[in-house]
Amino acid sequence: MIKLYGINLSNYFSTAKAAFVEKNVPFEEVSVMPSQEPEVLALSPMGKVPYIEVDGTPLSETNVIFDYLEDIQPQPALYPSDAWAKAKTKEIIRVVELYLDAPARRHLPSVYFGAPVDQTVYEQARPDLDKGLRALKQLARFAPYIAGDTFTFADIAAYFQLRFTNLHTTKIYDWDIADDLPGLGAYLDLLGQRPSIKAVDSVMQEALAGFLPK
Ligand SMILES: N[C@@H](CCC(=O)N[C@@H](CS)C(=O)NCC(=O)O)C(=O)O
Repeated sequence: MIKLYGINLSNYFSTAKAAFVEKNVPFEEVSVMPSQEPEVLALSPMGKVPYIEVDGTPLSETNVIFDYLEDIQPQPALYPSDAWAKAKTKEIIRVVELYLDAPARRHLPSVYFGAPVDQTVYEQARPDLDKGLRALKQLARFAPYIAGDTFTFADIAAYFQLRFTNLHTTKIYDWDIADDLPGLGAYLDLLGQRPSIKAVDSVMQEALAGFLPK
């Protein structure tokens, strides 16, 4: 059986887990923290989670795991079959990860560990987040799903990464990104009712509740 490594606190681990659930691919969860220790680096070259192990061979990076799942279990399809629509779906995933999650993540020491807000990060991350949100506004369809009328991997990535982003923007900038992206709030509410996402999210929220500084 495929092993899925990571921690329930992680939005990317939760993303991968929800993808396994949606695909009905059996998996075994292995709890491991991201780390630069040699044992973790041997399986995940950047030391990040999630990563998977298939027949003793590791694979990291969430959207690569999406692609692998789609190849081994084509149904239910979580990418459009049309090549252009599929590429547009992946474009949304990239924007969410690189231009929203990544700048928001720079505040992780403050949001997760109660470190003082770094003024340089405070000033640098906000314009980056503004640009990322502007890009998402241009791409997101919310019709009702992010890439159109069909649920895709982009919805799983968007749900977990945008909620993570919003946790950070709310705490650091007192800024709910849904206020600046019409349709985002209702879209996240809709996805939050989907059984796979609801189940995985509730485990993540429970882990977060015991962890985040009050
Ligand atoms: N690009 C990676 C991002 C994964 C990621 O950032 N995971 C976080 C946990 S949510 C992590 O492992 N952080 C530790 C680190 O960056 O060293 C992916 O798509 O899987």
